[in-house]
Amino acid sequence: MKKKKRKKKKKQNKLILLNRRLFSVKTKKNSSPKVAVIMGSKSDWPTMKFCTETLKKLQVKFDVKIISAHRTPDRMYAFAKSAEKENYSVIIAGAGGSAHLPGMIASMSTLPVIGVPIESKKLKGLDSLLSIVQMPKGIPVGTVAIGEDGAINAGIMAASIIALENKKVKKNLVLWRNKQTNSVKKKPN
Ligand code: RP5
Repeated sequence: MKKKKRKKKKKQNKLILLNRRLFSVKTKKNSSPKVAVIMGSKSDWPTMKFCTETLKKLQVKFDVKIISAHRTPDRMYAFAKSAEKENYSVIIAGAGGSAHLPGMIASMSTLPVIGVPIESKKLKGLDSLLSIVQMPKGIPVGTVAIGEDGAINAGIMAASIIALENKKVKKNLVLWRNKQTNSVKKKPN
């Protein structure tokens, strides 16, 4: 009986160790959480710059990168695999024509991924939106509106996620929203 118990305990300890190894991700020391703003092409920048401007206003740290799912697949893989170690808390991915970028990133990282559908020339971004929003179950991508509105909202949403554990960002977010509320006039004229 005692032997059985000891065996059980040993098995449990082994499982605990395995879980610790699986779920502990080493991050860079002394660095505060930041957002990765990635996009498929330089041509996405006129839209995605609204996202970085929003992050700046809310004083959220971020890095910007061009990562294309179809032109730089190795870069995409390396980025997704190391994103957590690089201390990113949220990934914002803007994509137009090759709009599987956010889904591909989400398939390789458990970090929250927000997809921004870029307005494509031919279909006005409807193709990007459907590609990003219609992820099959199991790998979610939080999807925002097409274009500038989506880019801004992606920044605000990323800040909200960071604010869960960061008081400074929380305060900035509350102030920013209050300012927005106060700017709405009671009458149109
Ligand atoms: C995607 O294809 C980008 O996200 C961009 O929206 C679209 C077109 O890219 P370019 O041909 O303008 O570089 O990779």
